[in-house]
Amino acid sequence: MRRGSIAWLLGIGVVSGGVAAAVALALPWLPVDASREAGRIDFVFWFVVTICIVIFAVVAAAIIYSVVRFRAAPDDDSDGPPIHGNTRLEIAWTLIPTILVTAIGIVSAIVLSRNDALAKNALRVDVVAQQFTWTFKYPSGLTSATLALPKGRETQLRFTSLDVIHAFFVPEFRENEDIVPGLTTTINVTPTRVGTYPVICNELCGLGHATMRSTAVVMQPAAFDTWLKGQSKAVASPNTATAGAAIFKNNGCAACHTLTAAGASGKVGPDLDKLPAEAKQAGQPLAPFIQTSITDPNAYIQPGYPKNVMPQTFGKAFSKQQLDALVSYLISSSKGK
Ligand code: HEC
Ligand SMILES: [Cu+2]
Repeated sequence: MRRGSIAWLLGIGVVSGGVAAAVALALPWLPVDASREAGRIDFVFWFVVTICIVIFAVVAAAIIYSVVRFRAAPDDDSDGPPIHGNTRLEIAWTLIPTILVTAIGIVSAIVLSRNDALAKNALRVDVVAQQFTWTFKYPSGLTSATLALPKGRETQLRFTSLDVIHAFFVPEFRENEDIVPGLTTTINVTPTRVGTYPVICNELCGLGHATMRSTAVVMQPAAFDTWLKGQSKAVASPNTATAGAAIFKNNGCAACHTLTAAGASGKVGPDLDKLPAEAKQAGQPLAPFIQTSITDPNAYIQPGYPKNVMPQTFGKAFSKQQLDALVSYLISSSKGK
């Protein structure tokens, strides 16, 4: 090949690689990364993107150069010369992709095994998924509807499902894990950035799938300890109003229901400020109506609302005392509205 041609090929390659790199760097493809594991996964992502940009530049250079340099004259209807392959070229285009794919495999394996290695002082949180809500259980026995995590401490999330296949996904942690009935799956998260991030169910799991969301709240370790203590105290409070409010808040009710007293504005289920009117409409006394609605949601379906969206497991999950506290909290919160 003439020296001029090589210069042209190089020039086109550098320009098209530059354009591709500018697009890759300028667009905000990824949300912020909020965990150590996310940083490693992003490394694999950028490693692969870099390889892709180089391949793009080589291919673009070859195509653009050939289209311009070997363009046939408008009246040239002759066949091209017969060629018989090029052994050196074929070896190159077999060997180079093999090396690149192997490199990606090795880098991914290293990142996965690092992300799977569990620190000794890891916090363990059991995550229970069910249609259509999340429950997070802490070693102290506390359950919460939001995933509070201390910054800087490795946390192992252990997933179980009460019904169908769900998937846990926090984009800022970059990790996605299937939650399969009968199996316990895990991921490790070491939060690095204080903030509030969405927890998303990433596997179509039924009618209320789109509502199956929660939040992960990363706190400073001291704030996390305070939160843990405060939550545990509230749930066990002998004051039913405090306990009821905490149970309402910790079990995902607010994601689906409106209740002014709890600052909740969910729209998936009926407005719980209007419970007295709704009980009357159902022709039942208020307290048993609320209790049955929680323990056996399908016993009475509020007109205009879907069946099987409210979780069916609260009857089993709550102790009698917790249920009483929740019911009396809902009665007093909706009184006179
Ligand atoms: C995934 C969404 C979802 C969650 C979480 C949820 N609910 Fe519901 N809830 C509904 C839907 C939808 C209905 C209406 C269908 C029905 O009557 O079962 C409903 C009905 C109710 C009713 C009956 C209201 C009426 O007017 O008929 C009560 C009371 C209630 N929920 C309380 C709760 C409490 C307390 C919690 C938390 C422990 C909770 N819900 C969690 C979706 C949800
Ligand atoms: Cu789900």
